[in-house]
Amino acid sequence: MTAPALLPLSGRRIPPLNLGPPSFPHHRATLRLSEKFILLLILSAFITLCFGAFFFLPDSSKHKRFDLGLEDVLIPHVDANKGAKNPGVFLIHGPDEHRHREEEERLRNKIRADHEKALEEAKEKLKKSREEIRAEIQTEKNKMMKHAWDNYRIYGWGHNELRPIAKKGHSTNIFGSSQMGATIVDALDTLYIMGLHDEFRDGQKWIEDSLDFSVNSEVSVFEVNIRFIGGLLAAYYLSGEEIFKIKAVQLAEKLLPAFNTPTGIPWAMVNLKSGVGRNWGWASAGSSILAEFGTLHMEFVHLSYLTGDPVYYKKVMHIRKLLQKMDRPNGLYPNYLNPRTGRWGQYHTSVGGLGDSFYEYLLKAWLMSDKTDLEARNMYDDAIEAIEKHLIKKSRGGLTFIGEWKNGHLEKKMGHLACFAGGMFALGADGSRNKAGHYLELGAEIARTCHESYDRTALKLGPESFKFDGAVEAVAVRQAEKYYILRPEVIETYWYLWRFTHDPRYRQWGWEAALAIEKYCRVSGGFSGVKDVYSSTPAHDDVQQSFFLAETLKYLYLLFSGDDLLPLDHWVFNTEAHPLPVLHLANTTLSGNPAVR
Ligand code: DMJ
Repeated sequence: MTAPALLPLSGRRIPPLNLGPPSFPHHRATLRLSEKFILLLILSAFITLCFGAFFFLPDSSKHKRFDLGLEDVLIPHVDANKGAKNPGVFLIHGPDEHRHREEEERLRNKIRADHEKALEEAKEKLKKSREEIRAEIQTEKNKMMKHAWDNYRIYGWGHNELRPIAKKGHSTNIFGSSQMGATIVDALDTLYIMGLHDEFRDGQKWIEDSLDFSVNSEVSVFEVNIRFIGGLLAAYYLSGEEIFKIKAVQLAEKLLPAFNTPTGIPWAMVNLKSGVGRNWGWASAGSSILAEFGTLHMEFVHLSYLTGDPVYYKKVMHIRKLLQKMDRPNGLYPNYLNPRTGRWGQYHTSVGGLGDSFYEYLLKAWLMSDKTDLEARNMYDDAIEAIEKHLIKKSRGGLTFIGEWKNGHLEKKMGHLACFAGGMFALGADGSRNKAGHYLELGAEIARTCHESYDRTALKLGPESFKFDGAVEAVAVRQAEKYYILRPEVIETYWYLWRFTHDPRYRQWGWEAALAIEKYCRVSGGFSGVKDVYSSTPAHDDVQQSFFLAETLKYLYLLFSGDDLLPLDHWVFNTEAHPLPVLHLANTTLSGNPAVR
């Protein structure tokens, strides 16, 4: 007798099953009918019993699985001499309390191990989604740049800046009376870094065809240097396109007459056509300004390096030598210096407006010389030691701020511009006089203070300047100080601190600022500054500053990029965020270097 062939679920036929022993066929044939019937009865009773057991006995499958799982963990600890075949069952149901506790402990360990495993898995997942978030942010940042650029392209092309609400071009006296396409030149390297190559080529074409410096226009030497020469040099170094170098040199030649003063300290402004220079009417007794004549070094050294003409290098080194010879009250550099007499004007010292980038360029002169310009490093170290002693204080609430020295006393007010110093302290920590940790910490404290100045507003955007006076901390008091004009300094500091610490708070703070800019500064025709960061319905100032594209959006982009994008040991950013490469020169001065003939 053979059983019917069975068809398993897989569809594969399996061989017929032989139920009886094949060697005794005769014995089977001799079974009588009654015997067969009794056998059948017994068989059916057995089957019924099995069915009953299957359906009605308590489900022990879970325990079984539990025991099996536990076994995996327990087996290494089982004492073979106790003879427990099934250690899981034995330990749980055994009478021995001590062993029971042990078992519980092991169980807890297993749960803990399971949790840890799950946590690791979750972390892995989180890593992935963090990457996704980062990619999203990259796109968002590009979107901001695209919005700013595209609208400038449509409504302001060739003008210096854009009025994003009136949807037309805009300019200020720093750029003179000509349309010099400041936004194009300032934005070029940001476009390049972000991979917006069509836009970059558009800008390049305009520069080739329309950027003309033979114009009867009086421009700010400092602004034109940091935005135009810095922007053109960075575009040249990044893209290798000769046109940018040519234009940078043409413009630099036009600035040289500004240095024709009795002392060699340049005028603040120069007419590009006539070469006639003068100073701002509001600057103390006809003075030139420290942050202006002291923020030429990086670009001018690069110009000498690229052209082989030492003239640029000599101009900035002359300024340095002159400053070194001067007396400094309390070791501090006053903001005003008369270019005719060579004497300080009003004793006003600030790490914010009027002073800021002078200190920045001392540090960066050392960095871009591949750390060989020790004279610059020493001047920087001396200067920040005096600044720390006289200007940096802690508020009652524990916020570190940088005040300003004015008329013999410390004004407890810090400008948005001074917030760049957090990044500067961090950048200068390495190579300091054995105080690297201290300066990194100081940088972090300044970053925190500046973040507070943002956080204590309705818009989560920082005011132009904020006070520390009694109960007032990191808040603007005067109406005239409550505006935000798309400035970069706070985000700049977040970026440097991020690079040096990788503390996620800096990305978070940067992201908060980006969201606030999107929410309150974005208008249909671009991005605009706001007049009062403490008002939840602020009026717009209707200006899209060129530094918003050059700096604010670039630092935001870098903040959410990897450290391998423009690494800081190869690139030094000028004060307008234009990256210039470290020059691997043989000595601290350019004379004698083959690059300078
Ligand atoms: C920029 O033009 C430069 O950063 C400069 O050094 C001072 N500040 C503006 C933007 O705020």
